[in-house]
Amino acid sequence: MNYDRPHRRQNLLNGQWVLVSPHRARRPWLGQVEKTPPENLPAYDPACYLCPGNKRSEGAQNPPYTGTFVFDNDFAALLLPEPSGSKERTGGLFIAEEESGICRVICFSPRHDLSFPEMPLAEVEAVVRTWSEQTADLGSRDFIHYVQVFENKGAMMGASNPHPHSQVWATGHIPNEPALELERQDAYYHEHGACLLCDYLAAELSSGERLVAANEEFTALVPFWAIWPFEVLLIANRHTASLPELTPKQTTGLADILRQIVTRYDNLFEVSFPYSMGFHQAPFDGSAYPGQHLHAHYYPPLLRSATVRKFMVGFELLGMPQRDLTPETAARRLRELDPVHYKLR
Ligand code: H2U
Ligand code: ZN
Repeated sequence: MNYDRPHRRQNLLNGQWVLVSPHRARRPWLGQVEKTPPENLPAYDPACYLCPGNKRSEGAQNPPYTGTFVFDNDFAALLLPEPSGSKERTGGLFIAEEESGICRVICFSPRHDLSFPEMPLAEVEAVVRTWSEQTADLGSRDFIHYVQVFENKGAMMGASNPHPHSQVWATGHIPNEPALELERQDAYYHEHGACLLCDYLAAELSSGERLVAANEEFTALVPFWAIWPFEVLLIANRHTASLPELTPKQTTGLADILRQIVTRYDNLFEVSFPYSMGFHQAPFDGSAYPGQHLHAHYYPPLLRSATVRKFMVGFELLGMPQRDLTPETAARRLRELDPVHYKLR
């Protein structure tokens, strides 16, 4: 296989293909130029609806919190099930069914200005523990079958506020992306009697060419099938199904690798690097998922500078995703960056 010529690669987790066109990486750009995010935020912003003590837009007041802070989303996309709610599905050509759930917002710390690389490790660990506790709490409800923890970072990714925060949406049904990945991981497990991501991680570790950062508990790499220019897949080194299963050592390892990833991202263009990230874990529907392996996806939009992003349009929207920069080149660039955050040098 000549990886210098246009080729297709398959995503083992969802079965989808991506077109890779390495010969095209130096195309000129006369298109949209993005704004860079503000560099120096205040530690406290009186106008921020996430800062301690402030009023949120619907009138609730944040407590003077000192660690992580969790609240029910005031504009939740999902509502609790109605006691008399119907479980039925419409049929024929108009298929619909009821969906219920719970949406919460999780602030990382009272500080309006600090993201993971600038927070002490113990405080990042507290965020990981909060994600695990929220997952366990929401996953234990009988009407919840899946818990999606995610973070939108930066205005470019639709984050409504620079105050470091994440969200958790717990749903009655398993959403599309994890459902597809579960099916593929399950099928691999039944065919090979082994876990897909355990095997994939072993293969990546022996190749080394797509590795970005690692510690004893987690490995961050640009997956062979990455769609976004600097996409990262974060994999638990030990087979683990979900966030609540993390041992104290894995919790520390996860906190450490989260800081390493964001540090490398921010150092790439010396800017607060935007992304959407989230964890995929086993569902909470009472079934066993022996092939499901805890991992996180990072989908960052930036391509060649702090102001030029990749657009998923045209052939990508109508046909299939396409990339110019190879995953191997992206991984090498991230790997070769200074491991110390540019703001802390
Ligand atoms: P994002 O920045 O990722 O959009 O998350 C912010 C969430 O906070 C968003 O889902 C909620 C929005 O509904 N929110 C509140 O719950 N209360 C507010 O006062 C403003 C925003
Ligand atoms: Zn704030």
